[in-house]
Amino acid sequence: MDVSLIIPALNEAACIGPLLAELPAGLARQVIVVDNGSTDGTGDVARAAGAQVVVEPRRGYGFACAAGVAAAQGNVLVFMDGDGSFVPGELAGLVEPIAGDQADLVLGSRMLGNMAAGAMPPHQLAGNKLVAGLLRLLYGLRVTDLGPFRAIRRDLLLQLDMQERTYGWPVEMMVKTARRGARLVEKPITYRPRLAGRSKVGGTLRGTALATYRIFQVTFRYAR
Ligand SMILES: Nc1nc2c(ncn2[C@@H]2O[C@H](COP(=O)(O)OP(=O)(O)O)[C@@H](O)[C@H]2O)c(=O)[nH]1
Ligand SMILES: [Mg+2]
Repeated sequence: MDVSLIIPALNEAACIGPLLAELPAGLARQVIVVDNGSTDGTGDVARAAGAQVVVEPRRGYGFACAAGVAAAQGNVLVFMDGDGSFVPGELAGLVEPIAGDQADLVLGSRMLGNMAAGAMPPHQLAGNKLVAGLLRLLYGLRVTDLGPFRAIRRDLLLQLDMQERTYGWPVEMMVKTARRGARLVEKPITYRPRLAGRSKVGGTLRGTALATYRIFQVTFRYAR
């Protein structure tokens, strides 16, 4: 499999170096760090660590992912957070079902895998479970998590015509994949506390409110 790894990063200078160093050689042909207007030198650290850095000044998780997709050349695209909360070596397991032609989208599930104590705040845990329940109800999707560490066939992703540019991006990918009847599977993955700094989504009121709003909006938008 020809894998492009896309890492959206906003002010992750303290995390991105150790994270890239932890990525086993040979798993991804292309490693793209999308610097989403960081003010802490995240892009420079990533470049020094050997990553291809794409700059996307428009703030938003989805903007960053879309910019990464535009630069990616692999036929499998893997998304992973830049804070070190996922284990880069587990990329191999995520890509496996696509390589074996058993899936088109592989979602890393923190619920099925190992979640370190304190890695996910209780409100994020509850929100994830609630939306997973809604996805089952509205789309017949059997998922346990909405995790951002995931692998997707590039041709499928391009067909999804992704519209979201902020926190709704991951759930839009899931519901559109389901609506097309494409194959979606979950794989257990590890979730650990971020390597440094503070979480901008689950760790702040603003991030939590914005993410909750966008995720619910997208969850209902594509349901008939
Ligand atoms: N591009 C972009 N990335 C973001 C933004 N907010 C968070 N991130 C990145 O998305 C990932 C998850 O954010 P994080 O702060 O760890 O939130 P968590 O979901 O609560 O763990 C990290 O790689 C962040 O750098 C944003 O507004 N734009
Ligand atoms: Mg995080």
